[in-house]
Amino acid sequence: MEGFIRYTFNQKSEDEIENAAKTFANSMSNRRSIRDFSSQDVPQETIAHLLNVANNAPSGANKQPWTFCAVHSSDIKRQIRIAAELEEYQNYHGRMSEEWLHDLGPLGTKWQKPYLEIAPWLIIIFKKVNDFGSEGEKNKNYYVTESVGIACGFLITAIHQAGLVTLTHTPSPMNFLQSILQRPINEKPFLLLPVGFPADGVLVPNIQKKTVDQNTIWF
Ligand code: IYR
Repeated sequence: MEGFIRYTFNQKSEDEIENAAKTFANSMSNRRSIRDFSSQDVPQETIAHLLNVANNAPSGANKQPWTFCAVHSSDIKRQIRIAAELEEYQNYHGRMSEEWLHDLGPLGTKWQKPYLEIAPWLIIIFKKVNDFGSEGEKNKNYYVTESVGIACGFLITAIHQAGLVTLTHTPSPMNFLQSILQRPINEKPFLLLPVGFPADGVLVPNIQKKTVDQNTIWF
């Protein structure tokens, strides 16, 4: 498995490229973070396809420094909800600054996290700060945070493209995920994504994004 192989590049016309870029941008502009889920189920095979997208993300030295835990078990989801709410209660009752609470105001977030039990799937992404070789020796990983962040971006995009919804949830602190999911010490929880369908008539915050022009400088 060494050396180089030919890459199959499917050349599109300029028009096709322009169309594909525009259509995809339009489709992604419809993505929203959803905090109110329906209990409608999603087949495991679908989740496996989504994880396959994330798993193909680029990573430092191709180390793929991640583990995905895909949780469907009601019992484990309940454990996660209880542990997350214990932390979030404290966050909203003293641990977060006034400025932080004020900034979250428009999002309507609360310490209660029912979606952790209602959504059919919780995907928890762990970053592997290092790997272990066959003799138990430490093997280095590179650009771990960047790599795992990119994989999560792929995953969020895939979820939206599949016609499902998610939320980038980072309970804080989230070491409880390491113990509930029995991950080894080299794996640190990075992000939790509930995946499923929105509740009927779901509402989302009436917030605007800055335009791409406001965030872009052309040279
Ligand atoms: N982790 C908390 C608070 C929170 C923080 C940020 I920054 C958000 O964008 C949203 C929520 C929670 O999940 O409620």
